[in-house]
Amino acid sequence: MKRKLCAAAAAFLVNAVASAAVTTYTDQATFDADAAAIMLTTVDFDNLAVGTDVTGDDLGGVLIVSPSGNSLDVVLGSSTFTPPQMPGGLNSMPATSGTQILSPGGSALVPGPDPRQIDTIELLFSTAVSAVSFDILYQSVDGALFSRATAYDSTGAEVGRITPIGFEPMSAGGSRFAGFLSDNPMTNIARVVIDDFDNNASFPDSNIGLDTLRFTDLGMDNPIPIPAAGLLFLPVLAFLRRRRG
Ligand SMILES: [Ca+2]
Ligand SMILES: [Ca+2]
Repeated sequence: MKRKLCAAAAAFLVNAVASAAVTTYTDQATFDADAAAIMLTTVDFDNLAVGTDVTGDDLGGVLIVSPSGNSLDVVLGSSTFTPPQMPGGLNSMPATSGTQILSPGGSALVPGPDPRQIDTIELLFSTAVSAVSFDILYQSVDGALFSRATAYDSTGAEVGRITPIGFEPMSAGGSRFAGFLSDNPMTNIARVVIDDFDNNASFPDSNIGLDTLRFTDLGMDNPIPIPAAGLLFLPVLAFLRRRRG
């Protein structure tokens, strides 16, 4: 009897792990509805001094780093500009909250292969989070965004990926929403990489930025929810403890 119960308990655990999943979102309204029960904190870059390089700064439980060593500058969205030698010289990166954004390399949205254009960034959470969302800013939301956002759990395993889609060539600057929601602590998100693959000078489209980063508030009591399967498992555990005693 005890052996059968142990097997059943093991099966519960395996199923709980197997059902752990991260859902990806490209629509903020849907993400907000699904994450409504989670207390989120927001890093909107609007309370930092213009010109701050946030490299190495703890922004409420997240570090933002540039693998290429690019500066991570807080700037006014309205100050971003495409140098005149590029086509579409009016392109800029508008903020999605307040007036300030994170623009790797600063306000000048220079063409590749300038190091200020190598805009890949990583978000490193001090504690893996159940929810994270942000807006990826584009110098031009054209049809070839050459970027993606990938989420990883605490073991380094990939748990979700979003490849944003844009419009036609020479589109104006804008943003794309990306959200990740984990339904199980096993798949909570420890790291997000926002890759920038566009390093040429063909269109005014090669710079990306970040704004309105939100994630599970690590400063609040952040109880780890017990999955439904775990709740079912509790009586089995109690029974085994009694038998063992
Ligand atoms: Ca902002
Ligand atoms: Ca840049």
